[in-house]
Amino acid sequence: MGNAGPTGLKERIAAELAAVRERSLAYTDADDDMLVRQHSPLMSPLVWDLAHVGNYEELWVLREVGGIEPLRPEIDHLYDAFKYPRKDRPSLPLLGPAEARKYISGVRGRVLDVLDRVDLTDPDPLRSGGYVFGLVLQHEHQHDETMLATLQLSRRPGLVRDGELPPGRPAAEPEVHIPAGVFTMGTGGGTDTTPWAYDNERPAHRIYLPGYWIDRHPVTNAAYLEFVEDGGYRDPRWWLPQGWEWAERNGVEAPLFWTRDGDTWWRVRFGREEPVPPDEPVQHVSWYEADAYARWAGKRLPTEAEWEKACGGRTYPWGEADPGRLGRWANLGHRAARPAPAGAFPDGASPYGVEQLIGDVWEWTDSWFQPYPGYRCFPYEEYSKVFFGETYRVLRGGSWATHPSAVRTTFRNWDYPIRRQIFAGFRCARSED
Ligand code: AVJ
Ligand code: FE
Repeated sequence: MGNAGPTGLKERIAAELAAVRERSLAYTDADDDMLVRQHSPLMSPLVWDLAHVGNYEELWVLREVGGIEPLRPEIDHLYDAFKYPRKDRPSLPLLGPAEARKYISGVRGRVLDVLDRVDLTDPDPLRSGGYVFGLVLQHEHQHDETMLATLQLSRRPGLVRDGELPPGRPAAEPEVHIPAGVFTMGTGGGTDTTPWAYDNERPAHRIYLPGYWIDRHPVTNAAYLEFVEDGGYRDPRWWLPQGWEWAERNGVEAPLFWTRDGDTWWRVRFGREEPVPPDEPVQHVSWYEADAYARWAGKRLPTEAEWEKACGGRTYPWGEADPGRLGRWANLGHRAARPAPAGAFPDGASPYGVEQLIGDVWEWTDSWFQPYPGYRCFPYEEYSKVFFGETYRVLRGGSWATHPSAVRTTFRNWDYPIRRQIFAGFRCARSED
């Protein structure tokens, strides 16, 4: 992103803004009932996400950078993610679908004016390199992925487009050895290679890791099914006590959206039932399920340092080339509405030969979401800082639903260990003997 000159950069930002808005509008191209209804207590109504991304753009680009007066100050509180829990949002006096579309397009017109006149070489950290535009772009793409999770929970068919993916390949060597040594974790500092990275990815710091093994591919449905069929959900040996209790209380015995019919396992994907495809990475499992599977397999989840080291120290595992340009490297940006089969992206391998680190499924790691040594909050506490602690587990690598501009090898996502509606799976690791 940072390599183009100021004019090229502005054009690129304008194009990316147009693309993300087209995406948000496509996911909300549905009848009003679909948009205002609560499909799950875990999620906002779709019309909330739609107005929220516009409100966020207004706060950061128009007010903070553009110095423009609030357009509709009376609605700010409705779209503050910290004011009302998701389950209460349907009963708020939200903007209706037509009003929400009008509001966000009014904001966007002024955002383009600010982009036109802003100096992207200004040292102010929100202006420099277009950081504030990277902030709102990534934010909107994150909410687009959240909207896809809501659409999946709605079980309504016909709203989400699918697509083609390359075929899988079996792995001759299912695990990759990563030798002991020091690597650089995170970004920023001396040479800032990832200008739009979030505060939680900074600063870059050196970490020593002993040698370890990591799975070449994410764990597939076929592999996960062995755990299910082996009675993995009924054997407390594999589970942490809190995970066991969670699974018992909720009657969890397979990934979310799976059902068994005789000998066949089916899943619902965007409102349609289909047999569970054996070669695809498993998705819709909680951290507790991933952790239990790993113990059953005689392994463990990788720490996020182990996950990131396996990427080989580049912006993407395959190098610096922007994944948006060609589909060769990864399954990102909703080319299809599912993960690609294991082995589908040999060209996307890291220098160590680890595949599908970016795209397909978010990968649960063993790590809590904690600040790096030397962390500095920027530009606001509610993105990362308020979530640090031993409450959320870190996910890495993005999913099929993640846009290329909203993921890189240093990117950190996080969620509660019981969550299963996100497009998350995992791979395993183990220490050297
Ligand atoms: C980074 C995905 C955990 O969606 O909850 C969205 C990002 N922050 N709006 C989320 C976020 C503010 C966040 N995650
Ligand atoms: Fe948000």
